[in-house]
Amino acid sequence: MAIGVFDSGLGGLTVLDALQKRLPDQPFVYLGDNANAPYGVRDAGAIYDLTTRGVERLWAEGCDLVILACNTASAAALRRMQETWIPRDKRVLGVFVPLIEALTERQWGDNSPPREVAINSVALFATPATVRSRAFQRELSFRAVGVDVEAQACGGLVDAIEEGDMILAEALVRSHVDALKRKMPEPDAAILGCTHYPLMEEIFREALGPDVSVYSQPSVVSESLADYLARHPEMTGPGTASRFFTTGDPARVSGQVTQFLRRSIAFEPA
Ligand code: DGN
Repeated sequence: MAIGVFDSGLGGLTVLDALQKRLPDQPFVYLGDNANAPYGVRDAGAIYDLTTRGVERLWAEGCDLVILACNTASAAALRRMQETWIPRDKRVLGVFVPLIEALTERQWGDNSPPREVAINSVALFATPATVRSRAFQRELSFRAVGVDVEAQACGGLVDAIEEGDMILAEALVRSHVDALKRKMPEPDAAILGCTHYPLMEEIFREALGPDVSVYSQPSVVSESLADYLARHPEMTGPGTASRFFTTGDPARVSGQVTQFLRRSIAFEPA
């Protein structure tokens, strides 16, 4: 049985790449809602409607388990979906909780060894909609963790990355890191809370400096999913090859992906 992976556009492919490396025999079905991207500038109601429509499309492909590989959709829609909408035989998982588990239990995260000292201050970099939702802080407070969070809305960064304008993207990362440091000069850790940002991870690391542990979602989410599947083997099983769907123009999206991921993927119309 394939596992569904949903994103508003291309960002979720950074997570899918890591999932495919971590679970090489597992088929996935990816759906990018490129026709409606970016979600980061939309209101929560619109994001909820688009996300539920995308998840239904993946259920129709036979994916009983769907990963929302988009922080903006996870922040605006996931809790409401889980509380009121998802049937008993289906699962939808987001990308926030694995990050928080990684941060608080210190078992995954970047490649550095577990920290001796607890993490007390965290810089969160995300889209304006994710930052506005305060979902990250809310999830963190459910775990009763006394961590100081300073969030930086990285306006313009998703668009620059999707357009392949890496000079602009690098300048934006540096200016958003500077802005964050003015509010929180020495964070213990930084979270890249948008699935597009792993493509700029090296620049984030350089701008933040060597003392800041950087948590990026592809590695965290793939470890978390492998762990989940070991506990829920009924959610998976053998299947056919992975497939890629887009609500946008498949030829255009396939071309964008080659530039974005340096890997070629043939998208089909959703
Ligand atoms: N990649 C999405 C995320 O993780 O929030 C953001 C893309 C967008 O729609 N702005």
